[in-house]
Amino acid sequence: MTATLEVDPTTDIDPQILLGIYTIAAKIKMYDDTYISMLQTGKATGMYYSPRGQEIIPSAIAQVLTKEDYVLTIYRGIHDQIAKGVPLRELTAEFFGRVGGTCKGKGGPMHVTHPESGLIVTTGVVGSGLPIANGVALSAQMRGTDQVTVVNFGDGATNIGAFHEAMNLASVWNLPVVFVCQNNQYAEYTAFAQGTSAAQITDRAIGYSMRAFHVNGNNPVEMYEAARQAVDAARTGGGPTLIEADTYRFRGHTPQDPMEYMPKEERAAAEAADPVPALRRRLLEEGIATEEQLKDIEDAHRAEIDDAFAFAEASPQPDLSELHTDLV
Ligand SMILES: Cc1ncc(C[n+]2csc(CCOP(=O)(O)OP(=O)(O)O)c2C)c(N)n1
Repeated sequence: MTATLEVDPTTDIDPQILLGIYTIAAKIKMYDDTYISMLQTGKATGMYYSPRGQEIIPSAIAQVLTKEDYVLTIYRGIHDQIAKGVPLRELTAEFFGRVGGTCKGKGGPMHVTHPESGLIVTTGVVGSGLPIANGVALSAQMRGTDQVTVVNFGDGATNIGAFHEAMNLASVWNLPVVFVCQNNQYAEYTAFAQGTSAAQITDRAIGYSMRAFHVNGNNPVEMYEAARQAVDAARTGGGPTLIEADTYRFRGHTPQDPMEYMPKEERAAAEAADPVPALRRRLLEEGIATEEQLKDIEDAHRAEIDDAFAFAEASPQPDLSELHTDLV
């Protein structure tokens, strides 16, 4: 049915939307920097998969989602969770495995869920979120609501059988779902071309008669436009879309990863084009915001993040008696 659609990066965009994207992206970057420095100083322990470099993708998607819409994400999903509006206190406490967390500390970083914000589930098994997203989208379709489901996953996940089954069924049932492949060029320690036969992920959508956008996920205009068109289609009965959002993972697969498989020049080029400061410069250059306004936004983020980490640290670990509660 489709060839890959592209979005013109010079498309007009409401300046307030750009500011909205920056506001969320700056919070994610600051949160991630804080988490990494806490891990380095031993103030935080446990699993953490940094999405640093991928901030623009969920921040742009957030501009077109409502609180009632659903988002699913993966272990590398703190950016998606923050962008969907999961409260930072509960989110951080869940990462720390504390009772104040979204799942009373019993889910942990790999299983964050907060239905009140629409962050319906986080998965650790690669590719497993896609069929679940179909179920969530089918529920909205059967209930006759206009809720849209967005599911985020990496490029490596598109080589898992569940990706193909989910794409097929979503297309057959015309489900209100948006598949967002955050192509950060690596699956663990394997570069994209070494593990994926398709030149681009969106080529795979053709086999499932699915609309597909291939965009630079670090470009706020392209990312916003693709998200807007995909979410609009899903909301109005137009069925599913696959978005391949090219991006780059600035940090290792895990914080302990020495990143030797990533060419130094490639990393340096990606870091020089860091999308968050790039958007900040754009807002100033185009007169969309003043330095003072941006600083106010960032100061508010700083206070919220510091408060969230203090809350998480002060929250106790779950009691052993909790072991068998909340099970279904
Ligand atoms: C079914 C399954 N196989 C293998 C793993 C181990 N694993 C954890 S992360 C990962 C890489 C996934 O890469 P990608 O989907 O591109 O996401 P990214 O981490 O780059 O965001 C793998 C293979 C897993 N969690 N689940």
